[in-house]
Amino acid sequence: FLPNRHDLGVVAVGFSGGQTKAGVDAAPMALIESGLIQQLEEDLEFKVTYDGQVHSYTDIMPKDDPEYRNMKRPKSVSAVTRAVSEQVYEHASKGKFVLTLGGDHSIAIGTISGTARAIKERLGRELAVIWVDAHADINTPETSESGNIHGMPVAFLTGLATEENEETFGWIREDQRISTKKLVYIGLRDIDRGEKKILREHGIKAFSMYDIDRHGIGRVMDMALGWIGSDTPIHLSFDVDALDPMWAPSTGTPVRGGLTLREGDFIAECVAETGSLVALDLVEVNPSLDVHGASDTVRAGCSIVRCALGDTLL
Ligand code: 6HN
Ligand code: MN
Ligand code: MN
Ligand code: MN
Repeated sequence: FLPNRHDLGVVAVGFSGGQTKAGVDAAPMALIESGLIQQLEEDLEFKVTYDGQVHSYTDIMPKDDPEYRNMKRPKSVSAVTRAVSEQVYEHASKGKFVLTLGGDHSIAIGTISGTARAIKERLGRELAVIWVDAHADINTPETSESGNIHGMPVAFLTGLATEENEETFGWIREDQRISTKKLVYIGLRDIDRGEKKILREHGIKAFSMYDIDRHGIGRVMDMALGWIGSDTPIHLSFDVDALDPMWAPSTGTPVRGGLTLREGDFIAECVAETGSLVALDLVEVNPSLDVHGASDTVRAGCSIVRCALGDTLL
C-alpha cells in the first residue's frame, strides 16, 4: 500500500485562523527558505510535486465570521480545511506521500480527512494517526475553554464532534473520518478537563510525558506502533509544541517539560522505519514569536520532517 517511496506531494498552508496569534501562517515560507524542499529533493532524492506557493485561502474566507457553537472563526476554518482536504487527497489518491507544512493545527482536519479518504478508496484500509503534541486537540466545541478550533481537530476527525451545516464542518463525511481505536498520542502534558474525560471514556491510547519518563522513548514507540499494528497506513501529525520550549520556543501555546530535540527526531525515525508512513503534517511553528530567534524552532521542524522521511536511517 506504500506510496511510491520517492514521490512526494507538498502542500504549504499559510493559515492561522484556528487560534488567535498572528505569525504561524509564515511558517511554511520560513521552513522552505531554510532549504527543506531542496534537501528532500537533493539529499533524499524525492521527486517533489509542489505548486510553488504558500496558500493563504483569503478568497474563500468569509469576512463576516461570527462565533458559532463557541467556535472562533468557524466558517473560515471550515472552508480552509475543506480546501486543504482536497489538496491532500489529490496527492494521496495518486499514491504520493503527502507532506503538509502548517499553519496552526486546525489544518489537520483537512490533511487527515484527505488522507483517510484516499487510503480508503485506494486500499480499502483504515488510516492510523499518530498525534505528537503537548495537547490532545480533542475538545468538542462544547468542552473547549478557548473556542480556538486548533484545540478541536481530533474531535471533528473522529466524529466526536459533528455538524449538520456544510459551511461549519458539515462537509466531513464518514469516509474522511478516523477511528478512535487507530489514534495514538505521544508527548501529552497539557490536557483540558473535558478532554481527559473524552480520552478515558473512549479508551484512546495516549503516551504522556509521564510514560516517556517512566519507560523511555524507545519502549513508548514500541508500544505505540504495536497498538497500531504492522502493515497499517500511518498519518503522522506533528505539533512542534510537543518539543520542550528549550528546543522549540517559537510556537503559540508552549508548555514546559516536553520532548528533547532528539526524542522528537527519534519518534519520526521510528515511524519512518515502519515503512507505513503515508502522510506527515508539521504545524504550529510561529516564526514571529522569536524568543531567542525563531531559527531554532524552524531548524527543529526541518529536522523532524527529514527524519520522518527516512533521512537518518541507514
Ligand atoms: N494546539 N487545549 C487548549 C485549547 O485551547 O483547546 C490548547 C490547544 C492547543 C492546540 O497546540 O494545536
Ligand atoms: Mn496541536
Ligand atoms: Mn499543541
Ligand atoms: Mn489547558
